[in-house]
Amino acid sequence: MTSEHNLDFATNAVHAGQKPDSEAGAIMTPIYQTATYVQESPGVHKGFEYGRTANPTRQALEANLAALEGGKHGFAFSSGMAAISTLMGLLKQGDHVIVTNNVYGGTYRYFQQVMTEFGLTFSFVDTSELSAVQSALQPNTRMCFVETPTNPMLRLTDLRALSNLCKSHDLLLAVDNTFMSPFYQRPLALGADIVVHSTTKYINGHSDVIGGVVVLNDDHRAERIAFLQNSVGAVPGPHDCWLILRATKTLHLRMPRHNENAVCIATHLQKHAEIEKVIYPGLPEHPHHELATRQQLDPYGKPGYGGMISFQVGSWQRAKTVLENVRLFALAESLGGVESLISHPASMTHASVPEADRRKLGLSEDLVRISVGVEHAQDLIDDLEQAFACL
Ligand code: P1T
Repeated sequence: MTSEHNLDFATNAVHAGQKPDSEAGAIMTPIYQTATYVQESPGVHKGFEYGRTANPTRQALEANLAALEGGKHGFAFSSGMAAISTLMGLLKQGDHVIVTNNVYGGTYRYFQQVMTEFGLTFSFVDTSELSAVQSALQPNTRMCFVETPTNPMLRLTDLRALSNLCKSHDLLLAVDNTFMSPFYQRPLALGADIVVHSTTKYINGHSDVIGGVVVLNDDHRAERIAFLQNSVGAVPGPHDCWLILRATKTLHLRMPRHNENAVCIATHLQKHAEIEKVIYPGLPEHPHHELATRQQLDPYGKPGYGGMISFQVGSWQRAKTVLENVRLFALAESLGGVESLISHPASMTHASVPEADRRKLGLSEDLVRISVGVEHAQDLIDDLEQAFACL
């Protein structure tokens, strides 16, 4: 779906892609819960033929998300993985892809255990080092797939610098922007060709939908994604689209609170005796803090570091004690919701990454990841403190 984006982010969040319904004037986009559309005569219809190909509620969401990413075309999917797997349909047998070594475990699994069976090859490298990307280049490299910050080690890639490198080698740059959301990072403006999200996370923000999106500018490539979206068929239902559309209206209100709370908690944890290491790009000690401050900007130019924090507590047993004793934080996979979550990446989200690779990434057994919600920061700190008291 194509979008316009000459308005402010906040205005787009509330309005982009949506107009009062022509039938009844409903201010909210109706849930077009239909599988098909009636035609007056073969091929004579109102622009909709079949629900997999297009749906008005989905189109409203696609235009809304495209506007927030500053992109021309948006395509919604039934999950983040559905978005990523459909995107890989841009490639063909024999192509090589350079991937950030610490991507979400499910992305790693899809590339390593599914796409390799179809004749694609992957090099997993630390894309925060341009020289590592350069060394991984092969004559058949077609795409660079980047997560920044990474899940869960929170390492950053300089998107502007990498996009220059990709352009000079004629590579597509695809960025998984799930952790920052378009509020704090807009990769297309930094030179990326394609943005992908698990909309399950900050974009929906209420932990009640699984979804994904692909946003891009190039008309020709967008035509191919539309073809793939329809051919593969991993599309979201209209009710899920409606829920996500409802959620994006407050994205610009939720994100600053996630950020403020996370800065507050990371600063508290940083000086804590029970904690060995805190990883949060908002801390001056983070190796990519300067890049985060330059690259992760809200629409008004103010830096934001997001709501994800990882920390090491010294051993798996100690991590388990913290995970079992929190009361407000819920022990669960996922992130980006208004409620705070806590997880153990090594055994949960990144269990499909081989242990030796996890060790190389620093993804240790004592690593705990938190997704800081929008509750009161002091209540969250008090909850962590009572769990640390059990150590
Ligand atoms: O779960 P799904 O909507 O299919 O999205 C997959 C995905 C893609 N990209 C990133 C950066 C992700 O973090 C995820 C999903 N991540 C989790 C479920 C998690 O707890 O990290």
